[in-house]
This record gives sequence, C-alpha cells and structure tokens, in this order.
Amino acid sequence: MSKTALITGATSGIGKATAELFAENGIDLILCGRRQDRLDQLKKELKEKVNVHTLSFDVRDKEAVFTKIDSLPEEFKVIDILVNNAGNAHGLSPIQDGDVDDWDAMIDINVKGLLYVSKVIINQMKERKAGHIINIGSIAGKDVYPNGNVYNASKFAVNALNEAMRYDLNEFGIRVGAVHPGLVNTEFSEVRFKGDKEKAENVYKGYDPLYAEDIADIIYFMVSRKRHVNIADLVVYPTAQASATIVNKNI
Ligand code: NDP
Ligand code: 8X3
Repeated sequence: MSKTALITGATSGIGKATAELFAENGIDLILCGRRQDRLDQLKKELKEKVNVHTLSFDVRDKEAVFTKIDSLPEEFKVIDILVNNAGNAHGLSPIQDGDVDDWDAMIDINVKGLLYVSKVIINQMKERKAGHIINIGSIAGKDVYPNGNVYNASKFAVNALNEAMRYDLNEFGIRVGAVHPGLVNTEFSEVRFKGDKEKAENVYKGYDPLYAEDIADIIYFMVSRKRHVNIADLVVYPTAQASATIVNKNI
C-alpha cells in the first residue's frame, strides 16, 4: 500500500524538492505552505504521479494548524511520514541590534510551528504505533556563528526536539530523525535578507553550494530504509564548507 507524507514548507526549496522526489517514488502527498498559488501549481505537476492534497496555513497559527490537519479528507487522514521543514532565518545581525519581530518570527515558525504540526500528527502515529518524523534542523543548530544568534537558538531547539521526540516516541515504534544542512541554494537567503536578491545570491557565489535536490535525496533515503532502521541525525555540508564559518571559495 502506498504511503502518505505531509510536508511543511512545500512551496519552495527543500520541501518542494522533497515533494517532487516523493512523488517520483509513489508517495502520496499533503503539501503545506502559505502560498496557495504555488501549492496549486505543484499539485498540478505531481497529481499525474500520486494523490495530492494541499493545505494552506501559517504554522504560527495554532488553530489553523489543528483545524486544517483535522479536516483532511478520509483518504489523506493516515499520515505515515511527516517532514517538518517549514522555517527560515529572518535577519543576520548582532544580538544587540536584533529586530524583535524577526526574533518572534524565527521562534514562532521554526520552533512553535514545528511543535504544533507535530502535536496533531504524533497523536495519530501514536495510536497506530507507526510513523516516521523527519525534522529539518541546520548546522546552525549544531554550532553558533556570529550574528546567527536567534536563528541558531531556534535550530538548537529543533535539534533538541528531534532527540526529545526520538526518546519519548520510542515506546510507540515511531521513527524520528533530523537532517542538518549547511549552505543550500534556495529562497532561504532571500528571506533572511528581506528580498535583497543580490545579497542573497552572494551567499552562494564562488563555490558549489548544496541544492534542494541534494537534501531531498537524503530525506528520501531516510524514509526508504527498512522499518527497523532509523537514521537519527545527519549533518550535510557542501564539499566547499567545513563549518558554519569556513567556506572555501577557491576550489
Ligand atoms: P525556502 O525559503 O526556500 O523555503 C521555506 C519554506 O518554508 C517555504 O515553503 C515557506 O512556504 C515555508 N514557510 C516559511 N514560513 C512559514 C510559515 N510561517 N508557515 C508555513 N510555512 C512557512 O528555504 P529552504 O528550503 O532552504 O528551508 C527549508 C528548511 O531548511 C528551513 O527549516 C530552513 O531553516 C532549513 N535549512 C535551510 C538551509 C539553507 O541553507 N537553505 C540550511 C539548513 C537548514 P510559504 O512561504 O509558502 O509559507
Ligand atoms: C541555514 C544554514 O549556515 O545559513 O540554516 O545558518 S546557515
């Protein structure tokens, strides 16, 4: 029987690439994000291959998260795989100059949003004693870097929650694992720099960054292992990157 995955942040970058790869491999999809037009477009592309349902909500809106997921049609109600991917950095400045609205956005989306979505889906996975949760962390959640402050804190929280979920859900046979990417060329930097495309493009210039498809490959590898195999924690850099602050632009 085919599996069903719910992917948050499926309108762009890593989430979109994961949706495309899952569809190639026959996994039915619940695509989530705020931009309904993008969800519609992706559904149009993927529905030739698998069953696709879209859910548009802001992960910060607790009520919307709960109601929308609860209102899924019968054929999408059993969620085998949850990819907690929605998230972003907002700003890159020293903590003393930080914008509190940016702080709210990062904590509310990257941490609280991930928790709200997980809460609903964990309930049903727990009842079925089955399921697989993939949390998209970041190398920013393994090491702090200058000016990363609150984004770092939000991803450290994702790292902690990934472990916490694995511990607490162990008795239910639910698999939990995280991928922590380094620099991936997506819309991430455009969001971080508030639409400044030039600044965003510069982040990925002079070396080969990761692409969303590289992370999608890894996520699909994780979810396609045998039932007794749980890949718990994976850090992935582009070859040119050795740490959050070391990027070799001369190779
Ligand atoms: P993108 O900006 O390309 O995608 C972010 C996705 O998150 C979009 O689909 C967006 O959808 C969704 N999203 C953002 N805010 C909300 C919200 N409030 N409610 C619902 N959905 C939301 O970036 P990436 O693909 O790179 O990012 C995906 C994940 O990977 C994030 O968690 C990020 O922190 C992480 N990551 C990224 C790295 C990188 O270098 N790119 C490296 C390490 C980790 P919409 O706007 O339609 O709501
Ligand atoms: C995204 C990677 O290095 O920009 O999480 O924080 S980084």
